[in-house]
Order: sequence, then structure tokens, then C-alpha cells
Amino acid sequence: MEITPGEVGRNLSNAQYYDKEVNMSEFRLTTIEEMEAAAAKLLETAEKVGADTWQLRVKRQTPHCKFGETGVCCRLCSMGPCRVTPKAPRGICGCDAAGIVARNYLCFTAGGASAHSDHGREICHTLHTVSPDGDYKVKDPAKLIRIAKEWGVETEGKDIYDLAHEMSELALLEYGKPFGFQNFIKRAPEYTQKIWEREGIQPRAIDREVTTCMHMTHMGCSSEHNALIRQALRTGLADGWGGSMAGTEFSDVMFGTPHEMDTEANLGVMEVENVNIVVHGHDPSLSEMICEVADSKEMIDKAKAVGAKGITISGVCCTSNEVTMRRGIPMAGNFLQQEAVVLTGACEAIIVDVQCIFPALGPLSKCFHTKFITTSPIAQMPESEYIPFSPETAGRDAKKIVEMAIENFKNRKQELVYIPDQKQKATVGYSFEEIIHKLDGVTNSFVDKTGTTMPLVDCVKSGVIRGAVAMVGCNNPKVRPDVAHIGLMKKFLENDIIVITTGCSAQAAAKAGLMDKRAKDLCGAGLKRVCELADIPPVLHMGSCVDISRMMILAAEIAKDSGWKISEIPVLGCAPEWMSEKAVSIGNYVVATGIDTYLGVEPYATGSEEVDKLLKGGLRDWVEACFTVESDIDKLGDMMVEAIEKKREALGI
Ligand code: XCC
Ligand code: SF4
Repeated sequence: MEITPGEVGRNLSNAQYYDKEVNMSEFRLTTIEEMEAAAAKLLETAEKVGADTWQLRVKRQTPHCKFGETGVCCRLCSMGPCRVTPKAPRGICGCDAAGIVARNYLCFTAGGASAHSDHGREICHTLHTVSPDGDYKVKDPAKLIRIAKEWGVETEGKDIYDLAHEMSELALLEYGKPFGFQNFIKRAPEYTQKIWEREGIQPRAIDREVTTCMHMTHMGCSSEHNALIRQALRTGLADGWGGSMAGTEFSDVMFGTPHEMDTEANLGVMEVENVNIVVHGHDPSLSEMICEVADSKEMIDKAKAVGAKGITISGVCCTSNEVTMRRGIPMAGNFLQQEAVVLTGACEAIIVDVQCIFPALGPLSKCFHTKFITTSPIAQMPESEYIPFSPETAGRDAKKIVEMAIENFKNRKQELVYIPDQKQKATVGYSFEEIIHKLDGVTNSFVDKTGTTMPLVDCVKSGVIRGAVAMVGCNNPKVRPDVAHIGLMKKFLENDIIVITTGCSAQAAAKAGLMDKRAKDLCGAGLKRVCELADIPPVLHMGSCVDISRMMILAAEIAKDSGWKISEIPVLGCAPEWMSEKAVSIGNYVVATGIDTYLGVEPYATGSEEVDKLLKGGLRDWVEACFTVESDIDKLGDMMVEAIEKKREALGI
């Protein structure tokens, strides 16, 4: 079969994909130094065109404001801003450091939970537009029926599209229901639900939790830090077991539940002879449609007509993760590479939806021929072309955008074109369902355990696998980019600890080569054997940041199957390079679910000893888990390996 460059990485079966590879050279990880050398070359281009880059802006912004960094600056009313110091221990209203730090922490959480959950809401709205002959369809009816049954909705004899519309409305009600708690929390083990009840942190309507945050932090409301942090946990739970979970589940219903798929990662996935379209952001509704349209003969012909060989779609951040998980669209890079894709000089259009988009892309794109296209009323930016996208007109909007990119191909400034020749193979698509499917295949001795996590639990019990780490989160210039992600993962693999990952952490792994099945050779003997038996890479891509909800489901199912409490399972969360408000919301729900979470960057909370101690220890009394922060990444890794062994000891395994 003939494969045109434009089709690379898109919807190819494994066999087609590997056939295409002429050069199956020896497997080797891409080193950080190699990635940095590629970045340095791109920075030369930046200098040539006088472009501003994050590397330069970091220098100008360092050192950061100490008051902000420790969380003791309050500007919640216009008597301030107030900054707490030993000499001025209270703001004008009398709020102390603990109150100010905890309020700031809660505001941060509210921002993150609202972003994830509003993304989820958009997905629920898109679900309302599905129709058998429309732009959006129900691709996983079985999953829709499963969720409907869970929610007590009658499914018998119902048209699947009627059911989708009904479920969309019910899902949207989760955002504002006047009474009761989030539907999805019933997926958690009984024991965990009891903890949430006991601690008064069962998440109510999602919008209500966010509003409560904003109300609590208003001048003259809460200044008692325990109450504020408790609300932070509750709001996190509304995100992880509410809005994010809705985002994941209903995306699966419409776009398909991810299953194993081969793709590639790093800037080298962009192709010099092709029209390069980069999708960036988080909401898959638009990017799904872009992929559909760009795959059409009509568009490929148009691309050929302007002298390109085809169209390459690649992605940055979580939009990338969404389309890589379901379509095998290659990942151009993670958060701190969003400028790099433009600096290649070969990016015809970077199309963004919401979240994690650098406003810098506006002025930067002006130094090149690149079209910077914003599409969401939520994320409008100067010096972009704004093409509002709506699910009702999705196909038309996507076509317009793809055509703009094709038209722009001829405007390339050839002298600026340089795509680093760097990419790795990655096998992705490990949704919870796919993991179970893989486990089913491990060996016949588990026949009676089909459809459960028991094969995995048995591996952990026997010690073949020591435990698991959920690696998540962003890049942050405070940490040498990707070094922490990749370094920690390698350490875990050597120690027979399997890694599940999402977000920009997943992309770091893919770029390094850790999602190539051949990376099993980097594992200890036990984990290596498991990877061979299950035919998986040692680092499993579970999707975008909202897909951390998949990890919650996995933890819940392991707990139910094994009889362990979630807090007893030798599993840890880790966000070594986190930066966003969303990451704090995530941290809160992962901890509140009972999973100890390790960070490589301090939250803005060290300005109050009380709050700092609560986050890093006290929470354990509430939810059986807490945060650990360590910026020395080697040390962080050692602590985590030790923590997993301790959990094993406590279980007597
Ligand atoms: Fe954004 Fe999700 Fe962070 Fe990456 S990992 S920088 S939040 S894209 Ni969530
Ligand atoms: Fe200052 Fe209190 Fe106003 Fe904050 S709320 S700015 S601490 S007076």
C-alpha cells in the first residue's frame, strides 16, 4: 500500500506503520542534551528574526517576587494589597499569613477546577449536538449505555441518539444540581466515599464548589486555614470525580474510547514537504474535526495543488494527547515546546482552543508566516486570527481553518525553515478499558479474572512489579524542562515500578522514547517480563490532563479487586514540573482520593507554617494521603521508591 507523507501517523494500522519505517535502527533513548541542542538551534532562528522566547522572558522575570512565591500577598480588597512580614504579621483587615496563604491556595484551586470542568461542560454541550448524519456522532454507544445505567437512566429500547441527548442534559445538570453530590463519586470504593462523607468534602454541584471558593475567599469571609484547605479538596474532587471525568467519559462516547495505537513524538514529526498544522490546547471537539477534514481527499488534493506533498497534523499539550490517543496523531511536543513549533519556520498554522496557550504565540507568529488561530471565546489573544468555533458549525469551521493553512504554505520563508530531525516511536492509547483488555491477554491462568485488574494486582502482590507511579503535569522553567519527568521515569522502571502518565509528562516520555515497546529493556527483570507478556511499553500513555480521571477509575478498581484501601496500594502520584492552577486542583483530588502526591515545584504556600504543614502532613489525618515537595529530583525519586516499598511492607507483600 502506498502511503503519502500526509497520512503518516494517521489511522495507520501497526503493520502499515512499521512497514513504512525503512530504518529500524537500534533502539536508543533521545537524551536531554540532544533535545536541548535542537532547542538551541531553534533559538538561533529566534535571534535571527528578533523573536522573543520564554527562555529570554524567564531571565527577565527572575528572581521572582518573594511575597508572591510564598503566598503571603493578598489583594482581595482595595484596602490592600497587603503583604505579610515578621514586622507586619497581619493584613489591614487582620488576616494572618495562614489565612492569606490558604485563601490564595483556594483561589488557585478554583481556577484549575473551573478550567477542567468548563472543558468538560463544553464536551457535554457537544454531546447535545450529536446526530447520525451530523459532524459529531456516538462512536462508543456501549460506553454511553454503561454510564446511563450507572446514573439510573432507562436505556431499554431507546434510540442511542435520544439517549445521548438525555445524558448530555443530565451531565450538564451535574454542574448546577441544587441537591446531592456528583454522580460519578459512586465509582469510588465505599471506604473512600465514607472518608469524603466523614470529612464533609463530598463534591456537590461543580459550579457550586467553585462559587463557594470565590465566596469563602471574599474579604471578610473565611480566614481559618483548615476550612479553606478543606474546600480546596472538595473543589478538587468536583473536578476529578466530576467535571474532568465528564470530559473524559463523554469525549470517549463521541470520539471513541482510546485503544492501543502507534505514533511518534517530538518536533521531527513535522514534515518539511507537507502543510504543517499544529493543534494546541485541550478541548478535542475542534481538533477532532480538523483531523477529519485534513484527512479528506479534497484537502489533500488542495495541499498538493499548492506544492505540498500532503498535510501533517501534529499537536502540542493536551489537545495533542487527545488526538494521539484516539487517532495516533503525532505529538510535536509539550508545553515548553509550543514556541519551538513556530520557530521551525515550517508551521503553516497553529490552531488553539483553550488553556496552556502562550500569549507569546501572537507576536512570535508574526516573525514567521505562521497563522496563529484562536477559536474559543474563552481564550482570545492579541495578534491572533480569531475564528470562533462552535459544535453546530464544526465541519465548516474546521474546513475554513485547514484551507487557510494550505493557502499559507506558499508564504513560507524558506531561509528560516529548520525542523530538528528528532522523533521517537510511541505506542499510546491506554485508557482504563484498554489496560483491562491488555491484562486480559496476559495469560490464561487468569481466565477467571477476565475484565478485572487482578492480573496487575497479582503482579504487585508477587513483587514482579513493585508498584506504580502516576506521572502527570506540565513543564516549568523552574525545572530543567523534561529532565525531571524522564529522569524519574527511568528510575522507576529500573526499580520495577510501572509508570502511567498523562499530559505534558506523557509527551516528555514519548519524546525520550519511553513509550516505545523496546524501552522494556530499561526495566528491572520483573517489569520487563510483564511488558513482554502484556505486550505494552513500560510507560503507559493514559491521555490528557482531564484523563487523570482514568487514573482515578483505575485506582478505584484496583482497590475494589484487591480489597486494599486506595491509600494502601503501592501507587503514588507525581507532578515534578507542574505549573498550572489545574495542576493544583488535580493534586487536591489525587490526594483526597488517598494517593500520596510528590511535587518538584513548591506551591505558593510556604509563607505559612500551618498551611505548609497541613498540606505536607496534616492532610493524612483527613484523607490518608498528603503532598511531598522536593526540588532535588534525585532525592524526590529516592523518596518515592522508598515510599512504595514502605507501602508494600505495610501490606505484608
Ligand atoms: Fe498544560 Fe494539559 Fe500542564 Fe501540559 S500538563 S502544561 S496543564 S497541557 Ni496538564
Ligand atoms: Fe489586605 Fe485583608 Fe484586603 Fe487582603 S482582604 S488586601 S489582607 S485588607
